[in-house]
Amino acid sequence: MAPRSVLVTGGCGFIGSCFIRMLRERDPEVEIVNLDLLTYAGNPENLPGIADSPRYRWVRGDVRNEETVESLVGSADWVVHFAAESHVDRSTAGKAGAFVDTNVYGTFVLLDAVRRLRPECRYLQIGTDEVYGDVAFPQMPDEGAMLDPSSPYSASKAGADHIALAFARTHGLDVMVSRCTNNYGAYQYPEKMIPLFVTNALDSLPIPLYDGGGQVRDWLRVEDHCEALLLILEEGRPGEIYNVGANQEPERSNLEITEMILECTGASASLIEHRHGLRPGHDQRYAVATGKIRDLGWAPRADIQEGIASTVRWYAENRGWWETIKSGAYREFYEAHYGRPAS
Ligand code: NAD
Ligand code: TDX
Repeated sequence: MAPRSVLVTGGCGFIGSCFIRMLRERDPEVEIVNLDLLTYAGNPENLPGIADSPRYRWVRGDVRNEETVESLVGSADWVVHFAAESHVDRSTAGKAGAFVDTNVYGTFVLLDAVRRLRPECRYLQIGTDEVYGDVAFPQMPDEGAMLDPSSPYSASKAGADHIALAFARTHGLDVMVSRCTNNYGAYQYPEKMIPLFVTNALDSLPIPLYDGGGQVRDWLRVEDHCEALLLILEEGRPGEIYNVGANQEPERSNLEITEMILECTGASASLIEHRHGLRPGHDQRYAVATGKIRDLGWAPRADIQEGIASTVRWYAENRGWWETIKSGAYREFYEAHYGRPAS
């Protein structure tokens, strides 16, 4: 049944904003409440044209705050929980407390409010393939595989998944978990590999490729991810986990993705700067079996080469969006992490 009211957390971030744009396009009548604290990664400009919509409301607030959350869950038919600290490098740089706090405790606060005030709603926990840890080729963990997270980020996401599933079993809530592979596309904060490399290439700045670039990520276009999430919300079964991924064939290494970016931007390969030691515990490969979501009728649409090309075009045409970010607090993390100025 189509929801009348949807509570989205983290809707000013990369994936949450894509989800809101898609939901709004599909159903102009649905009421959307976006709970977002606007950390460094949140940006209301990720929702152009939505802010003035009469059926959209942004609440600047913290998912860890019981009162705030209690005031919002009461009328939601769907609760879709994106809000998180999401950058692996920040979690390994001695700032892991914020990850445990937001990702684990924040998830608990939200679920506990649902349990008390809106037990009949559908709740979707947005998880990650990183919870399965470093996956040796050719393995493809399915939803029943053991969790083996490597970074404080992925460990905190695994904790959140466990809490969500425990609430489904203990309290009978209609909770589901999705676990998606790496996303790319428009409006991604330029600390993540693809937007960082694209924007640096566009400005002829060094491209910091870690540890030889042989690592594999199963890159999925963000719109494909959000289509899968809508399908899970519409057709998924309570208490279930759904892996989501492109299953790229052949698998693409970070170096190959970097070469695609260089080709699309016309930048020189001499910009590649090999860096070591910036990601302790660096996972070599992520991959997931996606039969379960495909059985629901989902398949990714975007081809990786066309997806990278159109993503590069978006960043080239929307300089204002990322130049504003790169002139702000971004610089502090960049300089501390990469040991050189961001521009
Ligand atoms: P993002 O960092 O771009 O956005 C996170 C959003 O959450 C921001 O708008 C931020 O302001 C908000 N937020 C952070 N802490 C909050 C708090 N305490 N209360 C309320 N709002 C808060 O993240 P993203 O890349 O869009 O990822 C969204 C979700 O998807 C995360 O849960 C992440 O773990 C998961 N995920 C991401 C990817 C990926 O490739 N980016 C892949 C799989 C899963
Ligand atoms: O400067 C860089 N150089 C580099 O070589 C950065 C930032 C990354 N990398 C490498 C590390 C990884 O092998 O690129 C790969 C991708 O790195 P990120 O973009 O930081 O993504 P990843 O660590 O794989 O995690 C992402 O996908 C899964 C998201 O940040 C997570 O939120 C999501 O759960």
